Amino acid sequence: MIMDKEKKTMLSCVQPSGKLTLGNYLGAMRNWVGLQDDYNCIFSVANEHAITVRQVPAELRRNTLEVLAQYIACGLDPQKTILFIQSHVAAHAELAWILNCYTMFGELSRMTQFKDKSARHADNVNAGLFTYPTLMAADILLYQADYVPVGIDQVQHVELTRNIAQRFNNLFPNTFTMPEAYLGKVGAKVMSLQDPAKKMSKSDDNTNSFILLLDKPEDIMRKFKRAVTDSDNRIVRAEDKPGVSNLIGIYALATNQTPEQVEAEFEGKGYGDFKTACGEAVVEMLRPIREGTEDLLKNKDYLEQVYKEGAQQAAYLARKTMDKVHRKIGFVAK
Ligand code: ATP
Ligand code: LTN
Repeated sequence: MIMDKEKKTMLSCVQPSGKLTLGNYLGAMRNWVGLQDDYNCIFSVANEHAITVRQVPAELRRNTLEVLAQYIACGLDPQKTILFIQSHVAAHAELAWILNCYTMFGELSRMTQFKDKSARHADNVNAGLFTYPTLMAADILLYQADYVPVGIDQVQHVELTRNIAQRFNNLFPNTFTMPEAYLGKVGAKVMSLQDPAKKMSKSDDNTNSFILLLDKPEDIMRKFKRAVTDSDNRIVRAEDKPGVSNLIGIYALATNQTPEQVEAEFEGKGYGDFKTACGEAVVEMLRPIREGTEDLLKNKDYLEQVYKEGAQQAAYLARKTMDKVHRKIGFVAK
């Protein structure tokens, strides 16, 4: 892919910290596919971020390739878009170090994700977990990204990235492009099927709470049948019906309808019919992604070609920013 000067740049990443969920797809990847023609797009698999919590090495390796394969199976096209693995471009860790020196302890302490994850992994509150947002800032600023398409939970990190960029640019003018979070119009928050007050999360202990992109059809059907609803049996969105509202949102996205159309379709019908219809629609939406991913994972040579070419292109762009940063801060040129 050649960067088109007329187009703005989009960058985002997913951590290979587990198996991707329907939430990741509807909140992130599905929205990215439609951006590829209008923006210079760069999408990476953030394996350096993933090790801020303990990973089993063989699983991390497998999950990293699986995320890359899922990017492609979801419709990200390596001919149009740069796809790569974060650790293959050393500049991410290099810039993160420099940005650490321009980021305040107090700023990092305020990050909600740090507070959540340090509570959940109280036995391993490591320095990487704390400085995670400066690595994310490096991911974004290295490519002079204009937009960062993410779910609502990541907006705070993008705001911090802006503060770091601003501070840096005040000291060293015209170093970084000021990035902005880009929220998809739909699917920004898919909720857990078991506790609709929580977001659907791949790290949830209850496997019935999430749908994985690679789940078998019978598992998807079972999880929808068990999804938490309420006792009044009406298929309408309401604040006191978070479970049903979440299912209506998912079904609407899976069948390309508005939530109003879904409510009309199921007027007078019961939860049993609705849950079956949700399961079937999601099975059909995910079928090509699951089958495509399985095929790609059998073709490791192709995946290797994609991530090697992606890393080469990314490294070229990253190097330009690193040279500029080194010059600005007073590092002697090599
Ligand atoms: P975890 O589930 O372990 O907390 P995560 O899925 O939130 O991790 P990532 O895999 O890095 O973390 O997220 C990738 C992208 O998917 C991010 O842009 C995030 O905002 C989005 N995302 C994750 N979960 C959801 C969800 N339930 N609804 C909408 N978007 C989501
Ligand atoms: N922090 C994000 C993943 C991530 C990211 C990024 C997103 C790492 N680097 C750069 C956007 C841009 C997460 O946990 N979902």
